[in-house]
Amino acid sequence: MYGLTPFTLNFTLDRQPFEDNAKERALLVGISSRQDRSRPHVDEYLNELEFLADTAGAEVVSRVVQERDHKDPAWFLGSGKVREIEQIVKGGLIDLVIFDDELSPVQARNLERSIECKVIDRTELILQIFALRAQSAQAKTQVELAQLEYLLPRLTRLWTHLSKQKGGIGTKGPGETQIETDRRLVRKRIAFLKRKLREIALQHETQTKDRDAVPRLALVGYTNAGKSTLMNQLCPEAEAYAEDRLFATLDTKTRRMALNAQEVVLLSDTVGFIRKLPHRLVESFRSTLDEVRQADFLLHVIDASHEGYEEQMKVVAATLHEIGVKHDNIINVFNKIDAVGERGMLRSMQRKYPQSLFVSAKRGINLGALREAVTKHLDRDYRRCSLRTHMANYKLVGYLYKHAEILDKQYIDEDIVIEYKAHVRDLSQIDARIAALEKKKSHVA
Ligand SMILES: Nc1nc2c(ncn2[C@@H]2O[C@H](COP(=O)(O)OP(=O)(O)OP(=O)(O)O)[C@@H](O)[C@H]2O)c(=O)[nH]1
Ligand SMILES: [Mg+2]
Repeated sequence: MYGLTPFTLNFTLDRQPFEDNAKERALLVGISSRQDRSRPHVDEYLNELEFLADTAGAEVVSRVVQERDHKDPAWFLGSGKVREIEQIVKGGLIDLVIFDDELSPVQARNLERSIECKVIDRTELILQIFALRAQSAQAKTQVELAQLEYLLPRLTRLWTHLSKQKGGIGTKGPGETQIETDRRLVRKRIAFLKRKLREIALQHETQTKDRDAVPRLALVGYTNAGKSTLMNQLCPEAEAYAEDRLFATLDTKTRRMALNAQEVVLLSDTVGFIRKLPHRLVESFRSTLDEVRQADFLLHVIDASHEGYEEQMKVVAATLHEIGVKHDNIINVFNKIDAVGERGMLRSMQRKYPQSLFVSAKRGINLGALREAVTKHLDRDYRRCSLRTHMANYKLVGYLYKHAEILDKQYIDEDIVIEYKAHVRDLSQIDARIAALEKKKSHVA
């Protein structure tokens, strides 16, 4: 598990991914509070948790909700509720209890011992799904890093009681306990994974450095909003993996998208966000999300058919803030309008978000309007220009190919006429270079 070959961890986290087993039967646990979490909210959260459990291959058979304003530091729940769960587990063939909130290592240990059943929290469930989904070396490394960082404090607490009995076993040095050996190994592995991630990021940087001067856009949004479906529709050669599962996409995928007969942009599909996305995952996925940080602007894909779409929009905004994306260059794309039940609902959404687009990626509705909006948006920052020069002026032609997006070229007598597009930020530098290399140039607005 988790790629930890030097030793085997024999405690709660040492499990096979769910998909290796027959479906595990799960019980979900949430808490509602009078202050900030009403019962309908908790039900919605548990619906999402059920979707997560289902994505991980478990079958949810029951739910328990406790109304409680303060979490018990040792048990998370009140003792009566813990006993109730114990009874359900004993009577109901439950293999797994999943808490919607993050449990402290002590709470997880106490609950697991008392309930006598596997106990996990939302964070661990999300980490497991990411582990199952990870394909590329980068995603695998990022997920393993996040898992080990999650595991480290649990390793400490869970093994504290064992270290006394286990003293003397293993390859430890004089006076060293098993827990210290294991902690050291985990830390070593964490350091190794961080190094590996830095190397991958560096390689990625060199690969993208010479990428042409085409505008870059990134699709961001809540998981399952339809980002990959939209990418597949907009870029016919994309073949991004889309599925009615959470976190179908983990790796950023970039493809060319034609805006019209002349212009293209680079479009990136990225990992979806979710409420309470583990901070460690956000941290370790930072470099995967580089495309988001470097994009000219973002298309925020929203599942308009989801009843909690506004809360999802807030989660996306907060996560973007967390990864350090500050630019407010974002177009809201309300997707799945084909699945919005009432017509009135859609109209009120359109009134509430007038600057937004309303599309259906699956049915191909309004995608022309989306392309137009992107073109218009880009026109604020990019200028179309034209240059006529002698065709033997290879240096100048080569320079333009490298620093601008070439839209068209024509030959007139001995000359070449190039139409290009460049970011306003780069125009003065390009002009100065052209002036140095050539005399004839004419700008078309
Ligand atoms: N009804 C309807 N379903 C859609 C539409 N667009 C996408 N879907 C469905 O929504 C589900 C999720 O789509 P994806 O494209 O995988 O979503 P995603 O945002 O890439 O999800 P992650 O990669 O998990 O973050 C799939 O079952 C799609 O078929 C749409 O316009 N209408
Ligand atoms: Mg996707």
